[in-house]
Amino acid sequence: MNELKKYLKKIVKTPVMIVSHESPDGDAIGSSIGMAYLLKEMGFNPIVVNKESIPAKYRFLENDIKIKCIDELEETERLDRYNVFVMDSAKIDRIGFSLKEIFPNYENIVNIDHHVSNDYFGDNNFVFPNMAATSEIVGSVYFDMFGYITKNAATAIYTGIMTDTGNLTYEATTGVTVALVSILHEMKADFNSMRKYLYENESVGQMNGLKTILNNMDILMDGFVTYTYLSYDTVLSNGLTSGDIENYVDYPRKVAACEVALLFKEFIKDEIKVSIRTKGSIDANKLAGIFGGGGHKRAAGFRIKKPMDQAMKFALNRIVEGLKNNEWNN
Ligand SMILES: [Mn+2]
Repeated sequence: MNELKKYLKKIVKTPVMIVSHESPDGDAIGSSIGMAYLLKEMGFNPIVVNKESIPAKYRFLENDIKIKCIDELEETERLDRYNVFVMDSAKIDRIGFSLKEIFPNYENIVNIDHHVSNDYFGDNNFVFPNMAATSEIVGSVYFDMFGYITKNAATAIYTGIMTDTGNLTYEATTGVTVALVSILHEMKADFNSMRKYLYENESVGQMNGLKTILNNMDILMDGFVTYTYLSYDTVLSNGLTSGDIENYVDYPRKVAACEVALLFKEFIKDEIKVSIRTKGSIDANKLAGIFGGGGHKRAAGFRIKKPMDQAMKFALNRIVEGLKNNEWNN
């Protein structure tokens, strides 16, 4: 953490850009906005971008800082010689576009992340796998440097931490995480808005999608593996985005016997994204690794380019085989 602080203190005032992974979740958005406030506090004027526009439920975090979608950038904004901060992304391709294509003159990449699977793609790498969220890294450095965190920054950082830790209940949560959350409370983080916008804000389409995944739910190995799927047709007819359904994988996980919960989702025809959640005995990151994916011990993902039925058959067969051979035990 000291290295990151030292680095931030010595960077000169080049234009700064902040980007995070595509299909941004609470931590990607929270850490990006938190980092933008930190850099503003230091006298920079960062721009924050993402491949797509962020899910509506997170817009309450955009106050003085807006996250721009890459295709709404002005030509001049694309041509600056940026120092690029990449947040919460284990690999550079997680941002979902080519940096060189969109920002041809960028000069440097700063990689700030907490995924164990991070491959150190940056010119400067600040990877802390013992941190529960990238937002925790940002909050720790921010408070360490200034002795305070502004209210809006605290709300963004708080949201990132809460969404990445299942409200401080996932194993990655540490005493350090909880101590920072206590500080964020003192800094007046607006947890009331977070609850209202994130947990009590579902659309009718999202509820219809939920009905579908509950209908589609099935088990293997007496429920040790519980899985469900969301087809392209369901996505389309309910106007669902990946941000809309990020908590759907919590439902298969609710089954008592379940150790491995899987959600197969098809946002692009015949390109299946699979979310994995595990409860305790299986390492989700290792499991995802055999399909070329990655993530964390309890939450990971991978992709398969096949039609849904084939993708499910292929993945589930391989997963059952691996579980029987104890391939991915903690
Ligand atoms: Mn994260």
